[in-house]
Amino acid sequence: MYHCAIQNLIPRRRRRLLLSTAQPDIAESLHSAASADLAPLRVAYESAALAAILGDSDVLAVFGFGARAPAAHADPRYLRVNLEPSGDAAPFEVWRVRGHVRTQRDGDIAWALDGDYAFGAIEVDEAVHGDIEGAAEFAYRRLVDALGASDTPHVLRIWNYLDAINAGEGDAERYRRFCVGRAAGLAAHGFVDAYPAATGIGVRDGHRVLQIYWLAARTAGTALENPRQVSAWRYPRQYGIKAPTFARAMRAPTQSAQVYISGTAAIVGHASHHHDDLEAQIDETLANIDSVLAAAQIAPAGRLDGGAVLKVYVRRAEDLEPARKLLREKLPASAQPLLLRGDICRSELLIEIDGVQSS
Ligand code: 3EB
Repeated sequence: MYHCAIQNLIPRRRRRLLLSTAQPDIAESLHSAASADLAPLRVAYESAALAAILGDSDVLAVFGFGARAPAAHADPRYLRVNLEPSGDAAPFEVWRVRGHVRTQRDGDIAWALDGDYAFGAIEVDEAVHGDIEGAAEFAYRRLVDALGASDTPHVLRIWNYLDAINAGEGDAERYRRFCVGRAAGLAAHGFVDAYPAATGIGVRDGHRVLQIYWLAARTAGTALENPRQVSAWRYPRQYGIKAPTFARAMRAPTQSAQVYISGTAAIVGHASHHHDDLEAQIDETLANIDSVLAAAQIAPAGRLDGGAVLKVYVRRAEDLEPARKLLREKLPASAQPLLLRGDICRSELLIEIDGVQSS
């Protein structure tokens, strides 16, 4: 296979860090998926008390959202994301695994692992590294080093949250500078055109601390692209000096199909569509998600279904309720999207959706 030949040219240490195979080998990837032995991660929104959830030894990670969630916990499995949920109280997002979870802190990285999967998180103070670009490069070097030294070197999915994502003009916009730093951190380790699924969203908490967390696995997933969209890492120069380095989705190396969908918005080709039209952006976003799921070939229909766990990031607070109503009409009845107020990395985009579709 073409990509195997390439991989064989890469020094062993770097080869371990390669994320995934390329999409054109979908037939082969489906074949290899059949021999994958990981149990699917179980992702759900749960409303129990944090202490009760953390009391379960199958819990790999727990996320709280917004100012009402606990800020921190001694347990490395807990992370608060500073995005305010719509309505009163948000549930916790909980990741559960098959095995018994162990935790550790490795300097600035919090870990939880069960042998099949690892959750990791790092928070980097921008001031210590000069700016958002320096913080991103440092964070990604740390992330890749830590994964490479672990038994779970294959990162499936990464979330990136940063303050004031749209501040700054042109190439000086903070999101674009984040992309430069991220690309530098990844390139230092030989990542080329093979990236994990990802989300990059802006918080508005005034804390210049870059927050990154990830899901990694013992075996590699398969990165997927969306035929309706230019691959993000091939975006033209107009969107910044360094293109965003993420795949549109990641098929997990699990026996029953599971697809991690990257943050998805109303981008067709490489252009944003439907400026100032929330409903049209939602429709375009859902069309993109259907398209990437069709590419994943996990279901004949290739559509979101009730097994999907979704997060919906909405730029304007006043769009939260309209977005909830529209999504209730447009999503399968059993889908329970968590709506969060968050900034999307292009200022004209009003909504972005990410999630996990399990078969
Ligand atoms: C896009 O499609 C929208 O920089 O990691 C989506 C998902 C987006 C991830 C990232 C950015 C990222 O380009 C933005």
